[in-house]
Amino acid sequence: MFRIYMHRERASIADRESQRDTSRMSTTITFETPVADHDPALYTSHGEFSPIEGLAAVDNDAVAQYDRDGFLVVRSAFAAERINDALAELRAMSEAVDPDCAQVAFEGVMRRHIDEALGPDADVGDLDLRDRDEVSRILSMIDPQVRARMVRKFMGFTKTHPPLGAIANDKAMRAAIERLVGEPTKLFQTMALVKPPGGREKPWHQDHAYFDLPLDAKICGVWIALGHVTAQNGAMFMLRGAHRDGPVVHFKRRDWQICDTEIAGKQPVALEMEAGDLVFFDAKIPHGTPTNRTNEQRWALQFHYVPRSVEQIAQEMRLAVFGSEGKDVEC
Ligand SMILES: O=C(O)CCC(=O)C(=O)O
Repeated sequence: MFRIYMHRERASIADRESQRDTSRMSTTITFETPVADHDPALYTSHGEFSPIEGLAAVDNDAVAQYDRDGFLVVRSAFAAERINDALAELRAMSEAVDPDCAQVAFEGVMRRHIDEALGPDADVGDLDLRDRDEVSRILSMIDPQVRARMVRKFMGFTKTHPPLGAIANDKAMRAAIERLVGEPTKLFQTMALVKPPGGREKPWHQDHAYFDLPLDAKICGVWIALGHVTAQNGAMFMLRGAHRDGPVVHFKRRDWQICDTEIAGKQPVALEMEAGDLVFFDAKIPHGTPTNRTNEQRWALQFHYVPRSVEQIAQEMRLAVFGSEGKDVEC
């Protein structure tokens, strides 16, 4: 089943995984609005970072590094076989008319293809969003490989796609997260980020700004590279240590984001990685990813874990801190 959204934002819900990740689900489709390109200077890398080797190396020193820098890169966290299985699953989802997950978001360029499929007298705005068969018919008219290269992200898939669920629930990774957070955690949100060729920037932001969760909750994000990741194809850029400066007000510009002027002149670091490497990051670390300037997709999985004891807060409390333009947003 499909539900279609023409815009990027929709209601944010606490404990997103448990509410959306049911077996056989209705997929929400989002055709994003095309956005302006970014200033390349926002993504100039300064300096190095100090990765550790393997999840077993998450010891007290690594925890101290995570607390100090706001992120920790782990090389070779997952074996090639697990990564290849995940990638095969995601490739199949990208080509499917129904990817069987909670949400799929297409890049803005997809709107042009929908317009073409609808013919000369109609455009994407005329599509009857409630008509599942019609939507499937239109999506089927676009070559699956072309369609696949316009997918930006999937959300909510751990129950319906076991190779992806197995990574989100990997014992060694969960144990490392528990060490970093200092208490038992639960899976809160899942995403697969398929930055396609020309795929848009995810502007600078703090993930906590998107979550209706207490400000002092220690939320841990994990971003897992499923291929070679470089500054050119859309690596994660982070502002080392800036999580300790606390929340930053966000504004609706190219996305719900930190203002470019806040980032200009700062010294971010690009986290270039290989398949199977990952970065653990604090949900208050400012980060962003540039446009993919290559011809290949940049595949990544991103999961968020929250302390089991954490309860949802009212959206108004989040907006009072991160800015009132952030209603019903999702990162
Ligand atoms: O992988 C990306 O391009 C962006 C990931 C990210 O920062 C997010 O979705 O919050």
